[in-house]
Order: sequence, then structure tokens, then C-alpha cells
Amino acid sequence: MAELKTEQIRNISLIGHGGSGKTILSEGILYTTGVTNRFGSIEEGNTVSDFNKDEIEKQISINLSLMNTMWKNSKGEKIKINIIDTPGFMDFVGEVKAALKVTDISVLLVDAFKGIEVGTESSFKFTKENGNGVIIAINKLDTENANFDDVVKQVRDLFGPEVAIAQFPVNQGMGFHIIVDVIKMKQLNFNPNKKGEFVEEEIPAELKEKADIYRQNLIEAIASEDEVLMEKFFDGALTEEDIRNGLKRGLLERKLFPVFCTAVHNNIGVRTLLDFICDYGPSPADVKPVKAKSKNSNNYLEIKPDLNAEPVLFVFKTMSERNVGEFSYFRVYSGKVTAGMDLINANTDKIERLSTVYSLNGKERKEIEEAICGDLAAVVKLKDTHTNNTICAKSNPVLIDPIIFPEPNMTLAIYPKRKGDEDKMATSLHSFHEEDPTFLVNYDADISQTLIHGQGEIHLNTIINRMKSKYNLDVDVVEPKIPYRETIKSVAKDVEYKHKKQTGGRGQYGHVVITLEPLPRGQGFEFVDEIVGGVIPNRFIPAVEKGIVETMANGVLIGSKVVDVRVRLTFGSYHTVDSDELSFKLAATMAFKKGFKEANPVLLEPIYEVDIKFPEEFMGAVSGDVSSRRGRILGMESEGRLQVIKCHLPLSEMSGYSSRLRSLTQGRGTYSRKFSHYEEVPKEIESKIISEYEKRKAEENK
Ligand SMILES: Nc1nc2c(ncn2[C@@H]2O[C@H](COP(=O)(O)OP(=O)(O)O)[C@@H](O)[C@H]2O)c(=O)[nH]1
Ligand SMILES: [Mg+2]
Repeated sequence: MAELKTEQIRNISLIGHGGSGKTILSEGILYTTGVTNRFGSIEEGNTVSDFNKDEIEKQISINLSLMNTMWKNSKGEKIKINIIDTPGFMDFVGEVKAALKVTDISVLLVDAFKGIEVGTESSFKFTKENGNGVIIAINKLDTENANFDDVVKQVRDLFGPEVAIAQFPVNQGMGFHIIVDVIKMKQLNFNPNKKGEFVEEEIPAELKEKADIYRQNLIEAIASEDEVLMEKFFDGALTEEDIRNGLKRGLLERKLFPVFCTAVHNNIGVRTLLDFICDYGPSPADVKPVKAKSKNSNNYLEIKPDLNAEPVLFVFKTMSERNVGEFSYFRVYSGKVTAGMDLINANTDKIERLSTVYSLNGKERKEIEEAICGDLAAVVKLKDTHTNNTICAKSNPVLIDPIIFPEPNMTLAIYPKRKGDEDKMATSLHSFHEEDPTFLVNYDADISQTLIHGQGEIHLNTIINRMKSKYNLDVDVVEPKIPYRETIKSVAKDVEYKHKKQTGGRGQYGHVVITLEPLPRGQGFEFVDEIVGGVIPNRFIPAVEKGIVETMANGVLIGSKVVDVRVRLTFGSYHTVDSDELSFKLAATMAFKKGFKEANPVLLEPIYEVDIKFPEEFMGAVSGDVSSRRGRILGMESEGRLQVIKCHLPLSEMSGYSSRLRSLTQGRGTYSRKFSHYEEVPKEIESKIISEYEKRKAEENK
């Protein structure tokens, strides 16, 4: 391994909709290349990639996992392939984004029967944002109703004319094992014994014409962006060398998305896919250098994959494992990392010692001496390093642009079941956030609840299950409280309250007259002292204001904050001996409560501005649902094949929205939201909220 060069590395990510076969493809690659000597399966829970307890139980990938293997290109040179298998469920989209950031090529799997699914569409979109080369594998060609032509058409309609067939199946459906390869111009006859071996045969006469046409299309796709090649193409003068270079460049520059055929669980098509990746896939030396901001000069620099430069590495995932500690997965962008090196975390300015460097195959780890630029590897037990941090030489700290993770779209309130577990819960939530930046936690003082935010129900459930298995913490989750507000709509003039206790000993005396007036939305609170002639001495006035402020914080109707009120203190009286601050505070509190009820009080609720994106055919369902949630549609526009509705929705009507939208749109709808403003709660809903509150209070006081 010591002689490995950056040019000999390929970093690939496996992406696509859940269930399209990504994990089994990684299993097939490891088996074919001799890393493993058995072919694991999802059902038996023994794949290299899905090794976590929750992945085995649920039979889906949840975390990205890193694997690697060696293969040879057609010149006989060794190639190291790093593989990142990603989860297909939208809830774990952060893992896909992290994988795309550090891989140069993505193999996008598409189910040969189901065709384009939500995960196909979204993962392709992410490759576009990130600039990854894409190889399309039409998988499960061994299933009964596999329809290669139809699926390729769907793919081309969606991804564009860059999609070109490199292989087509000869006997798709049950027993599928023969493929025509139009790059090699051979028929590949696979042995269905799962070993993945095949023999090359001449293309049968009846398929020759079809193969020629596809080959022409492929070459045209390669040549189309290049005048010199195009000219040669029309003159029939393209050499094999031209084609090879064109394939390589087409893949790198996203001018070509070649289509391959696979039935990965029978290990058919895996070997040829590997061959193609080794021969035509870009190495880290071929791709555009990553940009990073220099902390010394504040300028952006290009980080070149130069082995002799100072080391720069980027942490794309952290994951803690029982009995081992926290793993940091990284890509080396420049220089090399050797075990025992002291580097700096440019985000935290802390020195980190990389004591041991590991190469990973799922949970199997192997100590390695070094990782060179372009390679993916892991270290364990860094002191204070998290996902998105750049680690580099002390003398020249740089920051690689972070992975942009999606905003959360589901929120729940969380409580420990056992008293006394509060601190433990807070610590564990914090550590989950550090491992997974798409999971957020905060304490909302407004509603006195700890809130957890994530990508959806499965995401949050996974975290709750891990709290149990990892920290033995039992928790309850509920819909968060709604931060209602209370305010008034009319004036209550000259509201009077006299607090007087004058029996035995020193008495209490405070007397205020106040006027309450509504203020425009968002103005909060205003206190006006209009006392003249010292009817209330100056020293008691702050106590009056304090009584009102405290009452407003605790609410009058349902215990929610009172907002947008002006209070004028107009008159009162005092007693030279009995008056004190407390008496005035009490008088003000009572006067405020009384006046508030007289001033036409109302409840306000938070309204969110929500953008909902979904395919057009679901317009009726989505907009109907918005109306049933008291939503107000502000506008509609189309964005490519998608429809976008912008609307105002009350927060109280949004519980479970992320699941609802997915079910309404067959998983294809997404939304984002942000707080907009407060609005009056409709009367019939308001009385329900108030009576529920009063009922609860009465129960508590029993
Ligand atoms: N028939 C058939 N089933 C497959 C093939 N590839 C994967 N599967 C099955 O499809 C299911 C999902 O596979 P998996 O690798 O977990 O998909 P992932 O979600 O994309 O990782 C598993 O039961 C696999 O055994 C294939 O080529 N043919
Ligand atoms: Mg998987």
C-alpha cells in the first residue's frame, strides 16, 4: 500500500431511493474484490455496511458507512476504491450530503421496475449541486417486471440528454444474466453463481444493430461538447483513445451519465461496473481542487491534491462507538496524514493528535500508517472535533466550506420518564447533535420545554431508540406547546384597585387607578406614569410597573405572555405608615387583571410562512389540506416539474405535517417554514383553548 498514489484512488458514493440495492451493491463489491468471503444479506442482517443495531433491526441504512477495496484497471495497475454507502430515506438526507461532499463519483441506483422514485430525484439533484460525476445503475433487472427501456426513458426525461446507454440487458426478468456492453462491444454472459464472473462473447447478430446505435449515441454524447471530437466523429475518425478520454472527461464534467445494468444481489454487472470505475472514473487528482478560506489572509485558496504540501483534511462524519470512542471520518485534500501527527482544528483552534489512523470497512477497522491526499480514512478520540471541521497544519490554518445540511422540518418536545434524568438527557441530546448536524436541540423558555428538531418521524424515532440503547434513557415525546400570546382589543379606562389590610399591627395599603390601551402588533409593553401632585409617591411607582410586568409574563387568560398593551398610571393614594412596595405591586396586579378582562381580551397564535414543493399532480390534495388547516394561500408558482405553494399556516395546525405531506404526495413533497407573525385565534377555537386551560388548572388545584 505504501506505493499508492492519488491517481490510483477512486472515491465513490452509492446513492438512490431506499431499497434500490445500494447496500447490497457495496456487499457485492467487497465480495467480488475479495475483502469478504461471504455475500451478506439485508434479511440476515450481516452486511458490512449496515452494521448498527438499529440498521439491522429496521433492515434499512441509517448512517453512511465507509468501505474500501482494491481492484485493477485494464492496464493492470492497482486502484483503491473507497465506497460510501448512503441511506435512501429522506429522513437521513444529511448523510447523503456528507457522502457527496467527499466523493467524486456517485453510482445512482434505479429500480428496474419502480423506475424514478423520490430518492432518485432528490439524490440526483444533490449531485448537481455538488458537481459529482454520475453513473446510473439500473438494478434489480432480475425482477419479473423489470423494464429497462421504460426506466431509461424516465431517467433521460428527468436527467437530460447526457444519459447514454453503456450497457443493455439481453434477458431481463427472472434468470437475468446476459448484458451487451457497448463500450467493450461485447456480450457479457454472467455466471449466476453469485461470484460475479462472466465470459465475453461476440454480440449476436440480431442485437448488433441495436448495439451499434447505442454506441453511436454514447459517442455522440461524449463528443457533443467538443468541436474537435465532433468533427472527428462525423469524419468517422475517432480513435479508441479519443473515446476513452472522452468517456473519462464526460463522466468528470457531467456531460455523460452512462447507464449500466445490474442485478446486484446475484452479483451480476458488479465486476464490469468496477472495471469502468477503475478505467474511467476520475481520481482525486483529476477533479477540481477544493476551495478553502485561509485564516491567515482571509482569502480563498485552492487546496491542491499535492502529496508534498501541508496536510489538510476535512471531517465529514463523526460517530461514536461503544468501547472505542468517537470516530472522525475524513478526506485528505492535501499532503498526507501519518499516525501520531499533531495538527490543528482550524474551526476550534485546538491542537489535535491523530494517534492512530484507520482504514474502515463498516465496523472493521485496520490501523494504517498513513493516508495520502485524496484518500478517505478515520481517526478516533479527537478532543473537540466535529463534522464539518477542517484539520490542518498549525502554520497555515484553512477552512473548507462546510457541508450544507438541510433545515429540520419536524419538532417534538421531550421529557425524561424518570425524575433526575434531566442532565443525562441534555448531555445525550447534545452528543447526538454533534454526531448528526441535522438533529437539533434547544430549550424554549417561552413554553418551558426542551425541543428536538429533525428531518422526520423516522429520524427522531431513531434518536429516541438510541437514547435507550446507548444511555439507558427512557423519554416521552409530545407535540410542543404553542407559544400563544394574550392581548386586548379595546381600552379599559380608569380601572381602580385598592389593596388595604389594616387590622392589627402594621397594615398594608396601596391604591392605583390605571388605563389599559391596545398597542399595534409587535410593540410589546409601554408604561406611562401620569401621576401628578405626588398622590402616589415616586418611590412606589417602580413597584406598580413591576406588578404589571410580572402579571403580563404569566398571562391572564391561559398563562401565556401578554403583549402589545400600554398602561397609564393616572391616579391613586397612599398611607404614610401602611403603604409599602409590596402593597402597590399587589394593587397593580389586581388592577391589571381586572382591566385586562374588561378590555376585550383575545388570544394570538403564531403564524408561519410555509413553502410547499410537490409535483403538480398533487395540487388538489395539497391545497385542500392547507385549507383544512386554516391555511391561507399567498401564491403559487411552478419550478421545473414542481409546483410551489406559499402560504400562511397557524403553528397549532402543523403537527405531523411532514408525515402528512409525504403521504399526500407519495413521498415527493417537501416544505420549509419560518415564523411570520401573530394573529388572533378564531373565537370558537379560542373558547376551546381557554376552557381546556381552566379545566387543567382546576385539576391541578384539586
Ligand atoms: N431481486 C433483487 N433484489 C435486490 C437486488 N438488489 C437488492 N435487492 C434486494 O432489495 C432489498 C433492498 O436492498 P438494499 O441493498 O438494502 O437497498 P438500499 O436501501 O438501496 O441499500 C434487499 O432485500 C435486497 O436483497 C437485485 O438486484 N435484485
Ligand atoms: Mg442501504
